[in-house]
Amino acid sequence: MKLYSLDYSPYSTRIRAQIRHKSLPISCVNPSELKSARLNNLFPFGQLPVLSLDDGELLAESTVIMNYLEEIYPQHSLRGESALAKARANMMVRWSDTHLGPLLGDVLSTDSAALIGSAELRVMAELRKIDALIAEQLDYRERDIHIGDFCAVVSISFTQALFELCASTSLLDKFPQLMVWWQFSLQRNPALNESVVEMVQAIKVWRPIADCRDSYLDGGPLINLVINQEAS
Ligand SMILES: N[C@@H](CCC(=O)N[C@@H](CS)C(=O)NCC(=O)O)C(=O)O
Repeated sequence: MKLYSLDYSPYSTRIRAQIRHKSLPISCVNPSELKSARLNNLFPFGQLPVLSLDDGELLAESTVIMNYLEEIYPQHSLRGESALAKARANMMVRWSDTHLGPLLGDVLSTDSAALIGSAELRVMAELRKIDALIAEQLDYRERDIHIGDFCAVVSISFTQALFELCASTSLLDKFPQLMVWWQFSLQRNPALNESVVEMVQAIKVWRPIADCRDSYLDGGPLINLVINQEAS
């Protein structure tokens, strides 16, 4: 199997983290072009990530791919232990995709750092929701890490990277409880940590907006994450 993926993409990064977590024999390939007619013809929904199966069939949509991989490789499960744990995990996946995700799409379709900065209040409103959810589920230290942690940690890291680079703002600092869960999740899972570091380094090179910074904020959570990963 082969995963067509982009290093800077949160949707691709969550699957790369899952592949590492389960030590799966799946190679990751970065197509050089995006939004091209060739890609649109090749991949079902014209978006990445896409999983190419051994018989050539293509699967699109990151959560569909993650669920498929959970099904066929049950080791080191990310599904959640009980029915309630699964429901809680899926709530976090849905928050990443249907609450925060569309907003990030809007932010990325802007063409200036000022416009990204102007979306801060709307993004903060979404972060407040996941902060409240984490506050209700403070047992995360006692349970296994799950697909919801993977998706939300990656999406929040992507958002933080975007705002640090393009608006010189750190959003996570404004949510201390969320920050503790984010750091705890990364520290306890090397596969997630490695994949998030790979993503934030790629976002810096990608620089989605022309006038954005070329480095993360001094002393901020992302620069610390990259330094810690390099030191380990
Ligand atoms: N819902 C999709 C979203 C994937 C997505 O937005 N991929 C972006 C890269 S991060 C993409 O391929 N964009 C190109 C396009 O939309 O034409 C998923 O979960 O896989």
